[in-house]
Amino acid sequence: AVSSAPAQAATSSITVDGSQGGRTFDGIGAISGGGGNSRLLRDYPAAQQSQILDYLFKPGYGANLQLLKLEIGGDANSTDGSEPSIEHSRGVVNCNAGYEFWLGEQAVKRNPNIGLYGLAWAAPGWINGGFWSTDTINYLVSWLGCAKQHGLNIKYLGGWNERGHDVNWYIQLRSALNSAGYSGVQIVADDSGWGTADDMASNSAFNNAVSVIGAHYPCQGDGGPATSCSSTATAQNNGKPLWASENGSQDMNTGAPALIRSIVRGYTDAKLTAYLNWPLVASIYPNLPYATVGLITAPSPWSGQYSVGENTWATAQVTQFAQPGWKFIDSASGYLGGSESNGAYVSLKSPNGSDYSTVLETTTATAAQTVNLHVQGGLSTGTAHVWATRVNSPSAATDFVHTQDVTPSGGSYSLTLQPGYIYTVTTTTGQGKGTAAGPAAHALALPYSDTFDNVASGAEAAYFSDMQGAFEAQPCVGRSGQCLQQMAPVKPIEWQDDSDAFSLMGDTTWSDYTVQSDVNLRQAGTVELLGRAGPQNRPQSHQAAYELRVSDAGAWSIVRSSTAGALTTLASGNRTALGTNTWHTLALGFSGDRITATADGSTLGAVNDSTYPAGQVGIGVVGYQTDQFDNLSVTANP
Ligand code: 147
Repeated sequence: AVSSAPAQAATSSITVDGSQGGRTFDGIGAISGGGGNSRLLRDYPAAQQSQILDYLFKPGYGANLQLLKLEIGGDANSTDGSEPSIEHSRGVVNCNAGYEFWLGEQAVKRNPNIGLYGLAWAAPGWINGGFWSTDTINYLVSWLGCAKQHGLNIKYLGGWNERGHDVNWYIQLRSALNSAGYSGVQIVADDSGWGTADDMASNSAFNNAVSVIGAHYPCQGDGGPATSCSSTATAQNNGKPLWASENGSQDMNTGAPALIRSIVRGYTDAKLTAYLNWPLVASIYPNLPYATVGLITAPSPWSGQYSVGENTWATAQVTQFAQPGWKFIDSASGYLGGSESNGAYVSLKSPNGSDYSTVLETTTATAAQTVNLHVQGGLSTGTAHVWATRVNSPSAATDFVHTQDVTPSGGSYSLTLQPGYIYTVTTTTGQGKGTAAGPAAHALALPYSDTFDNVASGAEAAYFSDMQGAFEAQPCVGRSGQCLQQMAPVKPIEWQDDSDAFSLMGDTTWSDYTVQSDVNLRQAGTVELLGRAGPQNRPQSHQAAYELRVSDAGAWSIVRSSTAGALTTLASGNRTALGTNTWHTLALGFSGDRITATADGSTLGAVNDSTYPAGQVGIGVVGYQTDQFDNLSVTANP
């Protein structure tokens, strides 16, 4: 038998020297978008909504985020949903579209210094010439105007998420921003890879247009998620800030070791000075992809239940101790005991040259180790406060704990580090750990109904989570009151694959019920009512559900769609034409294996199928007609 050698107790000596320097720290943040991941937060009860926002943004309370990237919605799916565009049709701008401006306002209210960053995944289909067009540039300028109307000062703007770059487009974007009064907005390129830096090196106009070189997932690492990070020599030699402008995609608890490694080793390995986690929150339905990925989960707007993830406390170990504008100290950053298996550390100093914070992570260590710190060069040699989070085996009792205060002797002190932890030693004070907690989750009660009459034009209806296209309230056509209308009249410039425009709503545990809605087909085509909608795989067409489809000509079908994207027609037929611009009532009922479809109260057909026992309801259109829906109801069946 081979036994592994006992782990050696490493010892590290770190001289935190205020006369030494390094790059400027730009902040730690997260991404709302890419996409739909903040949708349900908008509909949370006020008390829990505020608590969640506090955990994300309030200084000295939780994640204390310093950067926030907001999706510039484009009416097409960008991972967990489709975020609405401010301009579904050319020239018709609705600055109240969606929830990202609202989120930005909430963030700024809590932390006026937060750096806001806009990025598009998709764009509306009226744009001519594809994404890299002048239309898109003008559209982004309109979006900045909307942000300004909301009192939001956008500090950073990107191009097209993970779709590379068009050098001339960025150059034109820079001059368009300058002409429109946004010379202060810094362009990030290209939210894909480090190849941006190569093109910047060979094109000075492009180099001048770009302020920040942002690459995605530079910290996936060789040995699993984020054990190391990389950037290129060309990028490092450019001199402009290098960011992990997206990284993460890890579970909110088990992903926390990778998150802190990405931040610390992002600097030691790759000189990255900002980190943006994907996503901010998983405030999405539990049947969608990445339902536990982010800093917090908040899937239940009707109950107010939420759960603060370990990623929040891993983030707090950095953000509550160093602010954008602080400087790294390169000579006090590296691997513990010189080996990445022991862990890594970075030190930062305040602009006034007196405060410092050193973040040490032992996520890859297997034994306790000793660190001898020596403080010099004008930094405070007063009390060092130690905060710790046991990140490899999360528990509330070991999250973000102020463990000790150490008085240096002649500027020197020692710490013992346990494996699987994040430690921050600091001369700063004011840190805090929030104590709010939400209620238990419960199912959304039936019967459920919504006339949409109280939903403002251009707003989303409660609990509806768009998967493709955009469903917003508008005055009903041909009757009084407000209706839900599919607002994207043509196929958007997409980010992931196409599907029908549809929106999901309600509880995944709903089982025996009838979903009913009035529909007005405003153009020729087919409308959909979804029931027992369950798991979704990427892309969004891979949605488990039953669908009732009815065309204006009267063709109907009951279809079963699968997580593999397959459509199986279970029953079909023809009825009298519904026609266009007239209201009809459709219903899809479930009772055990029995599925029944009706139109205007008469049965279209019925079929037995036991594939999906429970799931959400939904509305949709095959394609991108601007059909309307009214009086949605979900009623339990015996
Ligand atoms: C990202 C997207 O930008 C996000 O919108 C979301 O879809 C996320 C889900 O993981 O994926 O794209 C990635 C690109 C590269 C990697 C991971 C995610 N990667 O190299 O590991």
